[in-house]
Amino acid sequence: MTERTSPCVGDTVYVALGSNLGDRDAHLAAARTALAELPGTKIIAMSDVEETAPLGPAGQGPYLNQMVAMQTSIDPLTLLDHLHAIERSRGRERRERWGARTLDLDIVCYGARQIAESRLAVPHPELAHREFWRRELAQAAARIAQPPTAGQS
Ligand code: A4P
Ligand code: MG
Repeated sequence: MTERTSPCVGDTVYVALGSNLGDRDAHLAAARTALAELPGTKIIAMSDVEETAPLGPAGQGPYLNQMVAMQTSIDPLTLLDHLHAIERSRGRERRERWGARTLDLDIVCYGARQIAESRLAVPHPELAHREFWRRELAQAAARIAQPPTAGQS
């Protein structure tokens, strides 16, 4: 079996944004604003937005996907509740698994934490299977500003 080094390290929280229904750009923009406004939370980097072919039931349109890197003091299950509230604010309806949606917010990494609760699995089990998530995560990670080291001007 090929072992993959986990990209979930340190204390950075990565949230994946996805939309394939309605005004996809507007849903992603609203999600970024809402995430930045969460208490005790700071967005520290983002990937580019990219269009991806839909995974799941046939007949749905392409997705816009983006990865957001954050620092947050919100615990994982409370963060999940916040994400669901943001999804609802964009008219998200839960009908079929992997069906078309205005906005989907997933916790991909919560630092290096491993979580296996009935309603929350972290790192997200699909991370290993979604090349676009790994690409976007690496892009966001590379954009996190490094604090200057002593002696640097
Ligand atoms: N849940 C468990 N772990 C997590 C986590 N790490 N982050 C639970 C978020 N939620 C998590 O999710 C169902 C339940 O998963 C939640 O109530 C939560 O308790 P949902 O959003 O209601 O349903 P879903 O999104 O249809 O299912 P799921 O399993 O979350 O699917 P994914 O992984 O979100 O996939 N194609 C492209 N190209 N791009 C996409 O972004 N996304 C999906 C949805 C399908 N096809 C896609 C994309
Ligand atoms: Mg989901």
